[in-house]
Amino acid sequence: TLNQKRQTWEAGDAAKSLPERTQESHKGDNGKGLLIAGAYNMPGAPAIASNACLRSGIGLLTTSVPESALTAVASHVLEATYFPLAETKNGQVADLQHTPFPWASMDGVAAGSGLGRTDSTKVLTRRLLTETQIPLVLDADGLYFLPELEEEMTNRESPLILTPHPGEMGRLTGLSPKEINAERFTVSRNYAREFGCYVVLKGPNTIITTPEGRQYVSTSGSSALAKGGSGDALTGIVLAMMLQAPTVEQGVCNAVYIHGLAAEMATAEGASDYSFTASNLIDYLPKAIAFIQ
Ligand code: NPW
Ligand code: AMP
Ligand code: MG
Repeated sequence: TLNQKRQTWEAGDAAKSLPERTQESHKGDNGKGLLIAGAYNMPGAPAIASNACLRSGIGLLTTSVPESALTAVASHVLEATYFPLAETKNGQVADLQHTPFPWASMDGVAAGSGLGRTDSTKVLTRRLLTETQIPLVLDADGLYFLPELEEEMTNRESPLILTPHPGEMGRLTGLSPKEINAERFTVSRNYAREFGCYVVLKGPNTIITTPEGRQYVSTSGSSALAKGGSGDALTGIVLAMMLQAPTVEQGVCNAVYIHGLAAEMATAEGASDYSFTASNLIDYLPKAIAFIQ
């Protein structure tokens, strides 16, 4: 424990807030999640996020990807169902203003991984902020338009969880990644309080900040994670864990902890910082979760 408002989040904390799965539970009890991610040139991001989510205990996952990416994603993710996004002839996602996303029947939604920074992403981000009343995780391109949607963020009442890396946090705040890294606690606390959101500022010793300004530092993780795909895996784990923990706060902290632990375990058993991939991380989620159970 660093001080009252700043604590570490370790295996024991994760164990206490990981919900017990009962013999009587059915898939609907374990969370229904919607993941909106991917583009024709980024089928990997939604596949990684989906598999990470499914390995983290979600009951039902619907993955929404542009139709040109669907076959590639679905061939790697068998357990999800799909909500395809129509595309225009030039391969861009068509206008999403009236797309009947199935979020009314969901317990939580995550969006942004590999989605691209098109007008459709901006429309979608606005709709997610204003129309959904379930916990919302925004990552990667789902963070990109937030500087233009600050009013929508402020007015939102349901939980909002942002998972920026220092580059993305820099865009959110107008600071450079260097300035962010010099003041990680202060920058994330100010932002979380100003917009009433959870901020997961990623990097070595990821910091989780609540809307009230409580801060947790995850003690797990490794430099093997410094690779494309790592953040996309985290998004999927956050979606799954936040739907199962007693509180969003605990779910998000658990997700960050388990993500780092799975990476540590994969490298300890031979993947090495060089060869480790996000797919290895997903393969080690069963061991990481079993360790804290
Ligand atoms: P630089 O140039 O590295 O020094 P972007 P992205 C900076 C998808 N992916 N500390 C960075 O600086 C994602 O989901 C898909 C400091 C640069 O300026 C997104 O949708 C994959 N600075 C999309 O790609 C696998 C840091 O921020 C900027 C930093 C783009 O996401 C890969 C880069 O940020 C990827 O996940 C740090 N720790 N980290 C797939 N297989 O489909 C970054 N920066 O432009 O948002 O690029 O994070 O790669
Ligand atoms: P992204 O940049 O969105 O792919 O996210 C990268 C993920 O890997 C985040 O969860 C980071 O916390 C983690 N990560 C990246 N580099 C390191 C590092 N050197 N040590 C620990 N974790 C890292
Ligand atoms: Mg990322």
